[in-house]
Amino acid sequence: MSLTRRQQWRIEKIQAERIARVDKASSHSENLLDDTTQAQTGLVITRYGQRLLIENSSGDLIQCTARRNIESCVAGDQVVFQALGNDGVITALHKRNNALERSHKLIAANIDELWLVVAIEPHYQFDLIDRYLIMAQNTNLAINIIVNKIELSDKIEQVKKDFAMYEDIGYPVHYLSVKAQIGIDTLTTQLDDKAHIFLGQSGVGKSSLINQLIPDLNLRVNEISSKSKLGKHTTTTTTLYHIPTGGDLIDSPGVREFQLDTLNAKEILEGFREFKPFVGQCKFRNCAHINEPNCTIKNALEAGNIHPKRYQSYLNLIK
Ligand SMILES: Nc1nc2c(ncn2[C@@H]2O[C@H](COP(=O)(O)OP(=O)(O)OP(=O)(O)O)[C@@H](O)[C@H]2O)c(=O)[nH]1
Ligand SMILES: [Mg+2]
Ligand SMILES: [Zn+2]
Repeated sequence: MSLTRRQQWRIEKIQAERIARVDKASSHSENLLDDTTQAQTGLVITRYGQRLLIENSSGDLIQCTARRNIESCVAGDQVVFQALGNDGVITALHKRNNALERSHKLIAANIDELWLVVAIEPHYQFDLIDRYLIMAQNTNLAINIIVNKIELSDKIEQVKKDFAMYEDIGYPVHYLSVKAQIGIDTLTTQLDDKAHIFLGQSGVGKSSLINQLIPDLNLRVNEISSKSKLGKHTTTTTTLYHIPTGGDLIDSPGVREFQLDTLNAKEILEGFREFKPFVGQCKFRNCAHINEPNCTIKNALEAGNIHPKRYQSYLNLIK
C-alpha cells in the first residue's frame, strides 16, 4: 500500500503530536490522570512477526503490536506505546539517527558501531567482507572485524596476512577464539557505552561471543554442519541486549549472501575507502575504472597503492 504525500504528512503529524504529549506528560505530573498517562516511551528489544517486545523506562518488557500506519519498527528503535494490561500498542516511532538495511530489509536502528564477525570455519570470504565494509561506509558507521575460531587455523600467518589488507586501510581487526578464550578480555574493553551490532554469516560464533560478553544470557548456539561447514541459522530474530557495564549489544541472524542492490555504482565506489584519494582524477570524467586509459585507480593498483583483491572485488560488484 503506498500513501499519498498528504496521507504521509498527516501520519507524521499525528505521530509527532503523540511524542510531544508523552514528553509533556512525563514532565508534568498533574497530567497523570488524563487518558494519555498510559502512553510511554520505550525501546524495541526484538521483533517476531507482527509482535514486538518493548522495554519501558523501568526495564519491564511489554509485548506490543504496532498500529498499521506506523513504519516497521526494529531493534534499537524508540517508540511511543500504550500498555493495555499485559499487551501494548505502538502509536508512534521516534525519528531515527540511522537505520541499517541489508538486501532491502531493515535490520536495526540507532546503531553506533558495527562488528563484522568472520571465522576460520565457515571460512571467511573476501567478497562478503567487502560488502559489509561498503555498507558501513555508506551508512557512515564505524566497523570492526572480528576473526573468530583462530584456534582452528594451522596457518595463522596467512590469516594475519589476509587481514593486514584491511588493517592497512584503517579497519580494526581482532583475532579471537571463544573456545580457547583468546582475545575476549581485550574485546570487552572496546565495547563502550554505545549501541553495537554483531553481523556476519551463520555459524561464525556471534551468539557464542555475546554469551561470553554478557554472562547469564545463555543464548542458543548451534554446531555448524560437519558436511557443508556452514552454520544452521540458529539465531532467527535480531535482538538487543544490555551490557551490564553499559552499552548495548545486538545479535542478528546470519545470512549466507547479501547483495548491495540498494546502492548505485557511485556508492559502491565510495564504499572502497582507500580509493578515495584517486577518485575524480581519471582522464575521463565518467571513467568506470575498468579498461579506460589514464585511469588513476588502475594506476594506483599498478603502483601497489590499491590491493589487487580489493580491486577485483570492486570489479565483481559493479559488473
Ligand atoms: N572451534 C570453535 N568453535 C566456536 C568458537 N566460537 C563459537 N564456536 C562454535 O560455532 C558454532 C556456531 O556458533 P553460534 O554462536 O551459534 O554462531 P552464530 O554466528 O550465532 O550463528 P547464527 O545464529 O546461525 O547466525 C557453535 O557450535 C559454537 O560452539 C570458537 O572460537 N572456536
Ligand atoms: Mg546466533
Ligand atoms: Zn578511472
